[in-house]
Amino acid sequence: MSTCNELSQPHQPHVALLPSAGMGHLTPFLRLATKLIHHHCRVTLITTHPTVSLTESQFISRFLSAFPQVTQLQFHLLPLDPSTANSNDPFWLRFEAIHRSAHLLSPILTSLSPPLDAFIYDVSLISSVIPVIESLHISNYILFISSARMFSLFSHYPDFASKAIFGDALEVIPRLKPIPRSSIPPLLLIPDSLFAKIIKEDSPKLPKSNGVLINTFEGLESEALEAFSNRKLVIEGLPPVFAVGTFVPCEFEKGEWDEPLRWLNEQKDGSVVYVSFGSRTAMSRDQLREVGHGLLKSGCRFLWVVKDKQVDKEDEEGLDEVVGHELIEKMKEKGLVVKKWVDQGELLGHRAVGGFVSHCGWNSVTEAAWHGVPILAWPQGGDQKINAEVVEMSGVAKAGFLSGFPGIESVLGPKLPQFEFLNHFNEENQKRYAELDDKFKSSPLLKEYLEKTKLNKEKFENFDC
Ligand code: UPG
Repeated sequence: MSTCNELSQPHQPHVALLPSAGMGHLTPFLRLATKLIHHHCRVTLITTHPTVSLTESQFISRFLSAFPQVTQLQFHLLPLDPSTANSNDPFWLRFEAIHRSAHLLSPILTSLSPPLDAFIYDVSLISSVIPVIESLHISNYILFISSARMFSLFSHYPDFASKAIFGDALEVIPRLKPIPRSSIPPLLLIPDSLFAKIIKEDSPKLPKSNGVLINTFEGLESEALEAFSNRKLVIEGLPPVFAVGTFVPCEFEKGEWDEPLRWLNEQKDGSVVYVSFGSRTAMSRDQLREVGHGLLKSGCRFLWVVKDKQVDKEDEEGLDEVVGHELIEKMKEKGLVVKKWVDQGELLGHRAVGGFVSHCGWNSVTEAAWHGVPILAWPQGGDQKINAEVVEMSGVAKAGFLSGFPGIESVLGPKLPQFEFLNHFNEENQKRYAELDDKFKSSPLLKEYLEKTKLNKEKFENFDC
């Protein structure tokens, strides 16, 4: 097996990466970039400015300071009049702005020296990037930032669309445990939603890419990966699918966010439930208060990261205002509540964290799996219910806890020389999961939490972000 290192004699592969908006998209890109650098690739990072959230720009700065050898190229977008856009979600607006400016990528990519060997871009940008890249004859890879199960749905769209929207979605994806209609991202059930339109347009273009990279691994998604590797799930022309996860939290991500770590240092091993709903799930005040009361009822110690605005730039109110002074005071006896960015990668690895109440954003799921922390899945919207199914099927969830990972199969599909080194990611994982075996075997803490917590389900029934 050859590695990038070996290939760098005489040729060092030059790879450019184009992430999309939001930490859920940026984080896996920067972790992949770190892997590429460690495998001696030359990396160019293409970014848009200003970023939607402050955290994105802090992350990019940290990454570039840690790796001064990386070339950063700013992709100047055409101004987007929000009244002509198909969404008012700031992250979707950015996707759309990138779409509409994609033709400007061509001079950026051709100006790179040495010339590019590969271009890796976010799955949300397929339709806009493919025409540009085709004319430049550069190998292009899609980074799919969610689960392989979600990819199975993505890759079977639009065949799937009419059945899902108008009928029963249960059996539309062959050879996979049926995806219930209720798990399908709600916007995909609305034919003219922006999400449905993008996927309908993008999915048929998959064959035009050279490969799809997914941040997953055999132990977590054996069913979907087996179906892809046996080519049972493969639609005609689908490029090779590479299971390249897990992308682990990197050194450059560590910041000055240390208050929760100091608090965790004072707690007993495995005694704390960590509660977080990712980087962009804004809960209403009623919902936040319900969560707070639920945490108190659970009797567990907890570390809760509160978020009531989708974009951190707008996040100005304090905890007392959004959760309520009285509740916050009561909670101090049992836990720590914060309303700021935390270093989740580090927290999940802390010895005191025994369970994770998560919305099942895919990065959170893979981080918890990496650290051996069982998840109590509480999906909110988008791909999260499908990811929660993965969590439950794999055992990283409330229904049962991981009892070890089977052998990890890495590259699925024909080998592509410049990406063969990706095999190594999975070798690293295999070692890691063998070490974690014991930790996965039980989690009394989450069982206890689940039994004692009586969240008001009715209030949450229609909760969708
Ligand atoms: N994170 C922190 N500190 C915080 C909050 C988040 O480090 O205070 C990190 C977290 O560790 C993770 C990332 O931010 O790496 C968040 O990503 P994820 O867990 O995937 O959640 P979202 O931010 O909600 O991600 C969006 C979508 C989700 C989707 C994901 C990847 O909401 O549904 O799976 O993008 O496509």
